[in-house]
Amino acid sequence: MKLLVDQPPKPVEAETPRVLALRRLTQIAELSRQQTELRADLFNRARERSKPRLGDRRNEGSVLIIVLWISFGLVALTLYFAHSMSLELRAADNRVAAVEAEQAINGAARYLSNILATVAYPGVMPAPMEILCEAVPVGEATFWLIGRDTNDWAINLTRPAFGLVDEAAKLNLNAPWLTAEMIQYLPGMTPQIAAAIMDWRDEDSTVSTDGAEDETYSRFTPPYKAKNAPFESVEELRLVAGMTAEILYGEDANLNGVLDPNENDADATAPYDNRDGRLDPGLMEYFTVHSYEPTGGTNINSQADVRALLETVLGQSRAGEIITQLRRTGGPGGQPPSPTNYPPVGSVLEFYLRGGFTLDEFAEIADYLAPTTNILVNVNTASQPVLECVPGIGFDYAAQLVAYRESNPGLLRSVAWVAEAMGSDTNAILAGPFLTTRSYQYTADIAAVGRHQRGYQRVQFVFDTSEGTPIIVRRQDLTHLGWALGSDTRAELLAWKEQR
Ligand SMILES: [Ca+2]
Ligand SMILES: [Ca+2]
Ligand SMILES: [Ca+2]
Ligand SMILES: [Ca+2]
Repeated sequence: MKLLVDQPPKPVEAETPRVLALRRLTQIAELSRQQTELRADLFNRARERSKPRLGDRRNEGSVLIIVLWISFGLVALTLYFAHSMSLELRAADNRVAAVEAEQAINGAARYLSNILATVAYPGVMPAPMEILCEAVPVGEATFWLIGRDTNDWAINLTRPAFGLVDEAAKLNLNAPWLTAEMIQYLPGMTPQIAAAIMDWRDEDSTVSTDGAEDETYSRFTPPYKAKNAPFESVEELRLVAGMTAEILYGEDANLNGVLDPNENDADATAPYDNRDGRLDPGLMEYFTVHSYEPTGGTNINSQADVRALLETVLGQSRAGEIITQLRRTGGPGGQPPSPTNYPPVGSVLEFYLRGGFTLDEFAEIADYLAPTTNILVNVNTASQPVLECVPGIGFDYAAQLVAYRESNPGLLRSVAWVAEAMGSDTNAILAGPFLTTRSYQYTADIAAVGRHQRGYQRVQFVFDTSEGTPIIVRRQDLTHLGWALGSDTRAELLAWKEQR
């Protein structure tokens, strides 16, 4: 093997300036070519990029849809808030109207309190024409007094009778003279309920015929006891054995004395009714716990007091004649007169008949006579079913009395007219102890609307004037019973609203 070191190194070709120049030129040319290619490439890419492509279009469409959705969303939100604001505004307006109606009712109560405090004849019920009672404006509100036409239910089918309601027109559940026999023929009443009413209020626990005491109530769920004390409200009848809501409230679900559409459509809408085109109210309509006639005036069983009164009003000679007449006629028991007194009289009506007064004479003294008892029925305002309960009147004379008072409104100043209308002194004397022509307690059933006829409210007040100054003895909100002014009033309000 030969040693490599022995071989002489190959001589390196020396780089001449020419060779160098050539190499430089070649390098420059190469760089220039690369630059040109790069530029072309960039240009192509740019051109490619600027060309419209299918995918891009799609993207643009999506963006548009998103923008539209957002717009829709914003519009919907705006509408939603606008609507809720408008509802809010309306609700606020309704609340303002309801407050106005409430204030109108309070104003009406004060107005009535003032009227009742200043009546010309205490004990005489103010007639509807003597008080403001229909569509009375109070600022932007309006009020009505829902009354009763005690002469005929059927007349008021589409609007209430307006005015006060006389509590003495009804049978007082606490009247000492009230018996199960008297009330058992009231519409909807049964002998069992009538007897149970008596047992409920009497103090003892002895069950009367058909009646109910603790033993009956202890079987109820939940069990309770007979009250054995006076009724505090007519609604309390609901607790008496056998009483149902149907019997107590009848067809008049909203307690306005008007046959409303739902009260004449059988069972299509509550309550159930007989669809006979007449209002058949429940027992609520015929009972009260408020009637009370104050004692005061001349005692008709005191000969000396009566003589003094008669001499003042009718003169000495006529007074003497009347006293002689009273001493001659015996009382129900036929008692003879005592040296100082004529035989006792049972009632003002009997006093009229036995004294031989003329109607005119009696009208002059009637206001000065004291009642024989404090709880009576006002024969001028009682409805026919109530009059039918009064002994001596019954079914035979009740309609006759209603017809008489309708055609002779000027003759009703004293109970004397009852004897004239009945034409039977015997029956009139039987009825006398239960009758009066005075009233001291009134229900003011006040309904009102506020601005724009909205915000309907209804409150029932009972005023007691038996002590002179009217006192509110009961206040009950009846707004929940719904519209109680009848279809006519509603139509009138709507027409009036459209005119404005
Ligand atoms: Ca009892
Ligand atoms: Ca009704
Ligand atoms: Ca019905
Ligand atoms: Ca009916």
